[in-house]
Amino acid sequence: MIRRVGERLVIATHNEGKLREISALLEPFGIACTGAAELDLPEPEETGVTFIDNAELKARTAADLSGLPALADDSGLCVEALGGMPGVFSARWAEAREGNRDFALAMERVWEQVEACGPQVSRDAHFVCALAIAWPNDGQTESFEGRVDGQLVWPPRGGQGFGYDPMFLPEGHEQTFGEMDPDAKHAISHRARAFRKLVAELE
Ligand code: ITT
Repeated sequence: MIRRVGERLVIATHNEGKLREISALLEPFGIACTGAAELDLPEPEETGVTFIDNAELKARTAADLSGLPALADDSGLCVEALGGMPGVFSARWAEAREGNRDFALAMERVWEQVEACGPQVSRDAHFVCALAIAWPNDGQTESFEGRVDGQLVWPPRGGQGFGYDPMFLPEGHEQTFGEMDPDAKHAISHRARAFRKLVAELE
């Protein structure tokens, strides 16, 4: 068992899709969430080599600057044919001109590279989510990881979710994350799985 979170938690993300999903997952616990953008917190440079490293780095920065417990998420799509890429670089693969992100472009980049490996290559992929909670002052941090396996599809399907969701078909399902209702995604997603581990450990 780890410590109490209290009534207010900073969600150390500038990604609106993540903020929406994390707020929905936290809703039953009566914890008020404040997004990093609302507190004007900076986006730290993600220098870690693992999802956990980056989640801890973002949570620690937000906790120290806000003086409140902070929850951060580092996540991404790992494609078997590409040796696990884009992985921790999932956001970077979406970078278009002027620093804007374009996930239609990112999905095309992924698909082009998979196709370049040949027609027989595996379409297997998984999403990973690392969640880290950091408390201010004493440096305590706790991390949890969740994963969901599936396959890539082309063309992308559905307008729900965010990021790479329209090209990801979770194992045992007929709808991509982009086609699923948010509640259906929350029942099986990498984020929900990491979140369940976190909740099991919280007071
Ligand atoms: P923060 O660091 O501010 O949280 P970010 O978007 O930069 O936001 P990451 O560095 O963790 O976050 O990048 C992970 C990318 O992987 C993210 O931009 C998404 O597009 C993608 N991704 C993560 N979870 C996803 C999900 O559930 N569905 C689709 N794409 C996802």
